[in-house]
Amino acid sequence: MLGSLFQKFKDGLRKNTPTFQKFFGKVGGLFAAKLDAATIDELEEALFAADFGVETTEEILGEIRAAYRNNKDLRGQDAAKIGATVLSRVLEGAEGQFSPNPEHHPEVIALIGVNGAGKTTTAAKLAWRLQQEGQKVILGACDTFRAAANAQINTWAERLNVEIVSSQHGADSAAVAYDTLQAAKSRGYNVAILDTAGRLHTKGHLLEELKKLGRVVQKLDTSAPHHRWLVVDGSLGSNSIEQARVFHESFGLTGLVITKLDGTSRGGALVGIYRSLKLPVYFVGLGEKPEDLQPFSTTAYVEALFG
Ligand SMILES: Nc1nc2c(ncn2[C@@H]2O[C@H](COP(=O)(O)OP(=O)(O)O)[C@@H](O)[C@H]2O)c(=O)[nH]1
Ligand SMILES: [Mg+2]
Repeated sequence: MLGSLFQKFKDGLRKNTPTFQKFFGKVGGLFAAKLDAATIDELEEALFAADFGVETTEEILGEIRAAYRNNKDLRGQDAAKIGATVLSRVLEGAEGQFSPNPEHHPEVIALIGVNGAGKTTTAAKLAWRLQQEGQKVILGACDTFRAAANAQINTWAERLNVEIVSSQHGADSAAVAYDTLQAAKSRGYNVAILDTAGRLHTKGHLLEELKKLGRVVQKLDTSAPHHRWLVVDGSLGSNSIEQARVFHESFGLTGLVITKLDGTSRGGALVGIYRSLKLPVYFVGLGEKPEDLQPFSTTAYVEALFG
């Protein structure tokens, strides 16, 4: 269930952000206690610690302070309700809904991002999930720059029983993408997930390679890749915003996948990343098992934070 998976996010955040837990943990702390000027200042620290960012923190606090002015009996739990309301409003439009367009043969998803973000594991988990839903999925191992990367995705594919196109270490990654689409077309796969490389000699080089991959797959389908999702390591928090912006400007992203939300103290950063890019979050990574990749749900996320 969604709720129980987001529980991992909730537990990790609360464990690693004790101030946050102090206000919003239902047991003890300030959840049931009346707030005062000093605890509201502490609340501000808690929101910063969870990495909500200045904008969101100020919006939440502004509303809490206004409510406190009208009601000196305001409690931690009332603050939690306000936090939830503000976040739900801020996250309007953040929920990406993926379903392959039947007119695309195949629907192409390119996963991009820096090394270690979680692209390869996300590719595998996503393939598994879509396959469970009855889609015919093929993986393209386009990270040809590291031998280990090729082995990693092939191991996943074998374990999860997913079809894969890969090539030798050092091969042209755009050519692997092309071959993946061609295999999908000829064998009737309706979703192709392209795992790409994260680090080349320079950032400029990486972006050029990605653009080339785009151009090459467009030889087979002018509308591909239909999805260009940036995979972001959620445990790095708002530090990823700048990097995300660079990818967005040069590659025209269409969505986000935020990984490693299990066990992070910076779980609020998803809000900042969404606010600065205004790209829907399609999936979130809540662990290392295939079923730990889940569609993003604003309700489950807000509930995990303030519920
Ligand atoms: N705990 C946790 N670990 C993750 C998650 N997603 C990826 N990882 C781990 O992060 C590391 C890097 O992932 P990988 O897919 O190889 O990243 P890539 O370099 O972008 O392809 C691996 O050890 C993954 O198991 C997640 O949602 N939760
Ligand atoms: Mg990889």
